[in-house]
Amino acid sequence: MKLLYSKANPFARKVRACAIALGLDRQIELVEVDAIAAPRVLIDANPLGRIPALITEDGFAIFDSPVICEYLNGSSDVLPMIPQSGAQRWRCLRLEALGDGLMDAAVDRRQLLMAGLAADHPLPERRRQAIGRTLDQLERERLSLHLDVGALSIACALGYLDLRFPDEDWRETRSGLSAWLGAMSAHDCLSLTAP
Ligand SMILES: N[C@@H](CCC(=O)N[C@@H](CS)C(=O)NCC(=O)O)C(=O)O
Repeated sequence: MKLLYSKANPFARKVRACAIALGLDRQIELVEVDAIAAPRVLIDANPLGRIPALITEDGFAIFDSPVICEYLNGSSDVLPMIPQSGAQRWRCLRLEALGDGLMDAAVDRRQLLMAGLAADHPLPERRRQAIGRTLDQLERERLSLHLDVGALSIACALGYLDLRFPDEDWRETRSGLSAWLGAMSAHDCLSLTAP
């Protein structure tokens, strides 16, 4: 399999971490691409021009990150990263959606600021508020230390905030979430993929 990715991309990190946790990383060749340059290999795999995209052994291209993680989860005999049914499954997928949404908002905010919008312009400000509310919610939730795709998504989103917004200290008012990230970061799948 081939994974089209970039090192700083938090969605791709989630997929790489999931592959490591599932013991599949040795079966995946990492192919670094610059999504902004829209190289042929990426456009052929994903007409949306977004990374991550996974090309399977039989040449089938899969995206976005939740679909890739679902595919990997079904390709491994190791402990599942996505519970099969019941409340645990929905808790996990809900957390994944929160983490993915956090990444979406942070990536979008960064792009708006890089495009020249002022920080107090309503668009980046709206993303900033969404990020703040989501972090507050995660602080209230007292996340468990169980490793699944929901936890990976949240951890990768927080890692992306640290990477791209180092001056905005989300930890100050969220000591529980900060301690959770510290504990989760000890997992190989997260330490080996840290940006
Ligand atoms: N929902 C997608 C999001 C992927 C995504 O937003 N990728 C961005 C980078 S973080 C991208 O490739 N952007 C390139 C572009 O839009 O041109 C997923 O979960 O994989």
